[in-house]
Amino acid sequence: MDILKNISECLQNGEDEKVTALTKKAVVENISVKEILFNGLIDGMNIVGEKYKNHEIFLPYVLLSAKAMYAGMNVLKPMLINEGVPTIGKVVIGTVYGDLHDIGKNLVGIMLKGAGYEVIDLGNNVQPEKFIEAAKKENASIIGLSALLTTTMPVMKKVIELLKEEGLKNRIKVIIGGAPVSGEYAQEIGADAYSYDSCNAVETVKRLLKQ
Ligand code: B1M
Repeated sequence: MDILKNISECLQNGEDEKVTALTKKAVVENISVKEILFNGLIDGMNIVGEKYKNHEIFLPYVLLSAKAMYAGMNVLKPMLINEGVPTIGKVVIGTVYGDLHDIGKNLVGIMLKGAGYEVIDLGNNVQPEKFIEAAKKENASIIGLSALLTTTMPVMKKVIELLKEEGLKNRIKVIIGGAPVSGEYAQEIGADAYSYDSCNAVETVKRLLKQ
């Protein structure tokens, strides 16, 4: 069987040890890290999401798949992060308050680090005020917000409102991402940019820092 398909299926089954072994095997077979990530791990997670939406599986299975996703990401992490690259900008990232989904946000953080940015990761379930405090303390140029739930998207707007209140909106750019978020939503709430995936997030941060 195609090794990427195999990774996807083991991830769907929540078999974290198999995902680790297969991911390592794929690396040895010289399959590109990007291909393993998107066509193996993320492919599996998307199928899990569909099955959960259609009530074909229950939440504990989603958690097992998330654990398997992290197992695979841990193998790829050193290859995504190029140690020793000088920092070219500081980004504060986090998943917004009320939202515990952190896999996509972590991927964005890993890719940004790999591209040479200093990343201050506040984790998940982050209160709007914490983003502003951290960005001020660290003198960051970008705040990256992730939301996976339609119910937590409005927290992104709150962060932007706080930035405006503090007079920081022009100095600190905001990039948003996550499955329910869109370019239109970014415009609606006054975010500087929307990114659809972790690779695009790196391009977007690069572009924003040039402005
Ligand atoms: Co939840 N969940 N979940 N879940 N979960 C979704 C999001 C859902 C779409 C599933 C479904 O119904 N099909 C649905 C949301 C529906 C909605 O709001 N419209 C949902 C729900 C309902 C819930 C609960 C409410 C379920 C419940 O309790 N009844 C609950 C909420 C808990 C909470 O947060 N308060 C819940 C819980 C969980 C788990 C804890 C079990 C687990 C999360 C584990 C974890 O993250 N540590 C989980 C998971 C794994 C998912 C799905 C299956 C997969 C999400 C994921 O990690 N995808 C998800 C279904 C889906 O999205 N297809 C689902 C892989 C990841 C790489 O992609 O996060 O989209 P993603 O990130 C992408 C891009 O979006 C982008 O880059 C990444 C790719 O490169 N991106 C950014 C993300 N952030 C970015 C930031 C950027 C730029 C790009 O700039 C800053």
